[in-house]
Amino acid sequence: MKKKWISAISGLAVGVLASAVFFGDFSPKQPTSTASAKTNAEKVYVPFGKKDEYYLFASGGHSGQLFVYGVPSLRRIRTVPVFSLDSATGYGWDEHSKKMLGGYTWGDLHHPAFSETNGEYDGKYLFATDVANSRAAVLDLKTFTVKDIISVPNTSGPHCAAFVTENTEYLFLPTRFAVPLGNKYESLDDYSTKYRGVMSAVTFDEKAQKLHIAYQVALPPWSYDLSDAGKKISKDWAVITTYNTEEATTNLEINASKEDRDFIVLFNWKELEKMVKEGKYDIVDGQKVIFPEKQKGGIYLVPVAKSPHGVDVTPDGKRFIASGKLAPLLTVFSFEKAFKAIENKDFAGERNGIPILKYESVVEREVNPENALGPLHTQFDDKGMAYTTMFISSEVVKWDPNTGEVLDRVPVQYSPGHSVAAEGDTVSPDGKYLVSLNKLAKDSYLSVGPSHPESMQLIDISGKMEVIQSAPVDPEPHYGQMIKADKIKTINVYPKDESNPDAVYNQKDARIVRKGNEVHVYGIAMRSKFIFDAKAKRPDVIEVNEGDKVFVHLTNIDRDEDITHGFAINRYNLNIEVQPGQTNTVEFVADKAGTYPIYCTNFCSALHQEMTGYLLVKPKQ
Ligand code: CUK
Ligand code: CUA
Repeated sequence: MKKKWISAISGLAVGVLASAVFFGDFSPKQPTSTASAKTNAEKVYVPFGKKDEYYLFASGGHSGQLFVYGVPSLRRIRTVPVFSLDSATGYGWDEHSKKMLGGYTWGDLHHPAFSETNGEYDGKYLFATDVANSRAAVLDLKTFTVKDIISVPNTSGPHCAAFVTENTEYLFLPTRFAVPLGNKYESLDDYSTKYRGVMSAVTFDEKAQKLHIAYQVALPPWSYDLSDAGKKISKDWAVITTYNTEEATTNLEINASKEDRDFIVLFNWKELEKMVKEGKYDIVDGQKVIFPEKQKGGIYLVPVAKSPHGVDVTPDGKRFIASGKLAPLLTVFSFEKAFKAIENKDFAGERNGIPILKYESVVEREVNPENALGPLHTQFDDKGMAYTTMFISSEVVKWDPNTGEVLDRVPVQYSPGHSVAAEGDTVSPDGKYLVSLNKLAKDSYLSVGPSHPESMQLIDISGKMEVIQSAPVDPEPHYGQMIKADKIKTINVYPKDESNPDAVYNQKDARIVRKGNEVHVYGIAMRSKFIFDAKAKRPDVIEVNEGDKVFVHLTNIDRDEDITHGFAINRYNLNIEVQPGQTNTVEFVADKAGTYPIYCTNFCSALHQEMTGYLLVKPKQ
């Protein structure tokens, strides 16, 4: 295989190389003996009544959702809708989520990231970005629900995010696609001068539960692929990989791989923050935008083997490791060396006003594990050892970043993208578990036709690496983060909020209020009935006129864990849920006259089937 790779590099067109990357090469499955299968089964068995040790939040890719798994069982516990509609939870129909989604019906979620305190996951929030519609979201882990979504102007496809700084000061959103600022029309002939790749620094206001764009940086018109925030000695810094520094505008497969080197962007967010405080920015589309060609400092380029994919900071914060994708090698860079090179102005020219550090001044070593092809992403264990996924040779390679020595390797099925280690992006990963997120399952599970699900494989990394469990995941898991289960403190019931004007906690207060052609229902859902109007002859009926705008504010007054009610109206294409103690609102126009049954969609009691009512829409005369 190595031979094939080398001949591809030396003799053939880059297109062939790229095809090799995308089609992969499948190694045979590792045979499992009956004895080791039994031990492996014991390692992942979580008996009824016991809970998993870790939560794994896997990105749901272009489903726009997040998948929650337990580790080591690899049982899927929940799907949390983030960027796409989800009728199971009414996400996208109730007022809050509908407003947050802003009319978009789908998203492409790649890299979830936990909030951090002192470089450790604190279990409070989870951030994620949407490549498809350029958005960022924050989830509250008390309820596993989305609190805020922002649309990010001036950018297209924040694939490179989200990676948070040590104390969640920022999440950085560099983008995959370069576009003209202000979402203007510009000819692609003017790509190099009129287009930009923008990095957005986003903050989270915990009190208001809102995301904000603090500032943006107008980087050159390249594609920004992956990023990572620094740690400890590098905590004020972050790194981003780039490709298409060739600035090709068509047929990127070939044209974006012409040069031997692309760059890692190295930036100091404290310095950028200072520039913003000093007013060193322009306002574009309402955003504070720093232009590196005008405002010097804070941003540097490090040359790296062409088209790198992942870049990962070691848990001690001393190094950053780039994965080659098109060059079968890993490059270990030193932050300390970079800092020294910056201090000594050890530059080899500049691009778009950004100084280029000399490769030799920053590199520590190149690592090229034998026959390992297509390195993509690296995770770490409790001893600082690195685990790199090899997309083409379908394996995970363990190696020592201090020496470059390869320590162990295990085949996975097949073509891993990312892997995720237990507490893997913190300053102190746990070791023990690594989950390989494989792009192809091929024949791993019962066939479901020509298209198969993707696959996650749990690897025991406490000794010699061994795959101990597999589970389908559908669609593609781009990335995930794994957190100790006891760090997440969920609530059982939404607390009463007497200040919420839409909430009704007393059955006798359920009422229907008409204001012109607006009808507000302040209703209750409880086992096992709806009360929309306590004083009416039929409290479970909503009667309106055709054309009325109807608001149903529904409070679930059941205060027992897990008693969730749903609210759906036949043929009105809507469904919302109210979790225990929660108040939720759905708004619609009663534009169809007639009689429409209302029913509870979430099984809630032996009399769930009886939890119904009617919407009567009187026709216009
Ligand atoms: S990406 Cu690298 S394999 Cu979206 Cu993180 Cu998928
Ligand atoms: Cu309420 Cu089913």
